[in-house]
Amino acid sequence: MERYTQSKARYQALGVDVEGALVALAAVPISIHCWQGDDVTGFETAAEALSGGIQTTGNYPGKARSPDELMADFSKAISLIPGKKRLSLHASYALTGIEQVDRDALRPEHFAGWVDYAKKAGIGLDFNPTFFAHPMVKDGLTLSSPDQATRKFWVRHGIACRRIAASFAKELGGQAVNNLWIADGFKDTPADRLGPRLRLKESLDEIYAEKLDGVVDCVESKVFGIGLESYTVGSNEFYLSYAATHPGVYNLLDNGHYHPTEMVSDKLSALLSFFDKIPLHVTRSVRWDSDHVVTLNDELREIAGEIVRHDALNRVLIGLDFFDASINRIAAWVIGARNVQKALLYALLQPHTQMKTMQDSADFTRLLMTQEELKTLPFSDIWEHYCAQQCVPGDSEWYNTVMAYEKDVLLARGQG
Ligand code: RNT
Ligand code: ZN
Repeated sequence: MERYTQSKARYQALGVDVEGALVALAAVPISIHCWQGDDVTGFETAAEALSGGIQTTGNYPGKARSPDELMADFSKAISLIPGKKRLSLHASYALTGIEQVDRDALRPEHFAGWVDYAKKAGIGLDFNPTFFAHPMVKDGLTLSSPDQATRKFWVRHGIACRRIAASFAKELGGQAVNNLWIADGFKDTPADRLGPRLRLKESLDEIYAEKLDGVVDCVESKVFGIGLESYTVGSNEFYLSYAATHPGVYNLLDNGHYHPTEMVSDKLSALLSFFDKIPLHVTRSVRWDSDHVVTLNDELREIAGEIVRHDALNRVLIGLDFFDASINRIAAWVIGARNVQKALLYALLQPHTQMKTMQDSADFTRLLMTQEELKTLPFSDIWEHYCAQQCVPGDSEWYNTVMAYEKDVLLARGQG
C-alpha cells in the first residue's frame, strides 16, 4: 500500500489521474477468444483439420476436449484476469449434442449452453462464423466461390451466424460482435482477381440484408495465408471499402494481417476519423501471421496508447486472437489478456494532454524526453494495486494456480 501511494504520487506529479485510470480500465471489456483453449478444434463430430492457412503448433498436454472442459478451463483463466471480460465463440463450438447440424442450419438453440454459461459467469458473448475446416470449402473458396451451391451454402451460414449473435445480444443485453473472416484466396498468380471479389461482395450483401438489433457486424481482412500467398479475396482495401459504404458493417483490424512494417497502431486514428467503432483482433505475429501469445511489446503499447489518447475506449472493441499449443493453454490466455490490460493501464498513466501540447507547439525534445522517462516510472506498483482491487492474483502469484490446475485437472485428461 505504501509503495502504491508513493508511486501514485510520482504519476500525479506529471498530471496523471491514477485513481481515474483504474476506474476507466476496470470498465473496458476484453473479448477473450474460446479457441486458445483447444487449438481451434471445436466440437463438430465431423470436424476437419484446420484449414485456411492458419495453424496451431505444439502438443502441450491437457487440451480441452469437450464443452465442459473448455468452460472449466476458460473459467479458470478468467479468474486470473482482472477487468471486464467477454467470451468470443466460433460457430464450430456449437453445442448440438449427438445431433449433427451442418453449419448452414445452426440456430441460437445450439448455443443455449454457452448463453447459460455466460449468464453464470456474468460475461457477454461475441461470435464468429466458421468458414474453414469444412468439406464445403471448395478449392479453397467459400463466399467467393464460382460454384453457386458452395457460395449459397456459406451465405446461409453467414445469415445463421448473424441470428445467433443477435440472440446473444438479446439474451445477455448490450451488443454482440459478429466477425466474418474467410480464407478465400490463391496460392499462385490468379487469372482473375476481380471475379472472386465481386462474388464476395454479392455474398456479403445477401448476408447483411436482414436488419438485426444488437449485432456489430465486422469483416476481417488479411494480406496472405500459408498456401494462399499470391492473392486474398478479402483484402484490406476490399473490406475497408465495403465497410465504408455499408453503414453498420465495421472493418476489423487484426494486427497480424498486414505487411510487417505496417502498424495497426497507425491505422486506428485513420479509421476513427470515419467510423464510430473499430473492432480489433489483438495478436502477435512472428515472421508471419503466427498468432503467438500477445506480449507487452512496443506495438501493443502503441495500440493501447492510441485508443486511450483519442478517448476511444468505448469505440474500439478489443478482442484477442492467438493460439499456441506449445505451452499451457490457460497460461497463454492469462498472459495474453493480462498484457492487454497492462498496455491499457500503461497508456492510461500518461499525461496525454500535456504531450499533445508539446507536439502542437513543436516541443519535440521535451516530448521525446517525456515519452522515454515514462517508461521507467514505477508502473508495477500501480498494476499490482489494480490486481488486488480486482481480486485477482498479482504477477508472481497466478502462475502457481495454473500449475496446480495443470497437475490436478489437465494432466488427468491425457492426450487426445
Ligand atoms: C485468421 C484470422 C481469424 C482466425 C479466427 C480463428 O488469420 O485472424 O480471426 O484467427 O477466426
Ligand atoms: Zn483474427
